[in-house]
Amino acid sequence: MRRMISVAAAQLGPISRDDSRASVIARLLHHMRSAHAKGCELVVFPELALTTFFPRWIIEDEDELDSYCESEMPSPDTEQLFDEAKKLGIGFYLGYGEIDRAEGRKRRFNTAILVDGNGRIIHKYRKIHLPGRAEPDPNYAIQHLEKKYFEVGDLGFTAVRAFGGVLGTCICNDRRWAETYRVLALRGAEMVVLGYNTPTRSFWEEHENPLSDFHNRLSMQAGAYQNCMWVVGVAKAGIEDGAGLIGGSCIVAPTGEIVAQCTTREDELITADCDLDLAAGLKQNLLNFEVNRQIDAYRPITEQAGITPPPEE
Ligand code: CDV
Repeated sequence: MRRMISVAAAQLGPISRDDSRASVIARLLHHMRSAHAKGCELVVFPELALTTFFPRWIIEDEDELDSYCESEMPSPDTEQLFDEAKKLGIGFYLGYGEIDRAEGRKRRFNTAILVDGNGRIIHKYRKIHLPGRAEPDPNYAIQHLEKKYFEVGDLGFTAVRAFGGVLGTCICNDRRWAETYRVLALRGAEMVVLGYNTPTRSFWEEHENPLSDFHNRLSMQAGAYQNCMWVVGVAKAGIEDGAGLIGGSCIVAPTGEIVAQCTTREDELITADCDLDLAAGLKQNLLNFEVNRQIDAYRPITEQAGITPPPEE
């Protein structure tokens, strides 16, 4: 019997700094109901889906910073999402800023959860590849301060049995790193779901990056093909408080082909029926990990972070 997941990628248009949580939740609920009406069992929302992409601002006030984050999940604001998931029997991926107070200290993480169709959190991931700077750079009008506001995720890359298959999660910049997909594939992930906020300007340049959409697709298509998995990538898009974010949310098959893609930079829903066994032939032959991976040759991947070229003559 074919194992299928009907999935929706729920792209969000811009969320401005003074948009209320209630107005954002209403947009997410609308997406959830539309996804359910289209027969989907899982809806994927973006990274930091409840607020504007606040790491672009220099925020010195701790209370203001915390106001972009959730201390509990469900939180009073997000409870409705869990109730609606249960009512409709639809699961969701949600990215949000998390405040963790374990071990008597406060830490912030860029987090994503997977919730099942009973409204239960079944998986949690904290972003590992944090981009940007740990301190503001006065040379730039728009900052990227994820390294200042968040700690590196401490939960690793893990997968969970859900929706009749094995799912893995990651967040935004993680999708550019081959290691993300490979570790999740080694843990059995057949589908990786992720949200992103990708500025149209690179954080180290003051001009638009003409390749940003191409690199978005390239990363996810390569990750999908090389690991025989589905990849669902979902953007927060458009002009947020004067700063541009790319769109291009898409659903990528294990062949590397894009089967559905958003065409706007606004709230937009795309769906696909994903056959989890689509890549079975590839997985058992050309890309059979068990038979072909040569782990002794891969040591530098876990033994060093930086590049060590051969010594100069
Ligand atoms: N939110 C992100 O992680 N954004 C990065 C940008 C800064 C390059 C991304 O990889 O899209």
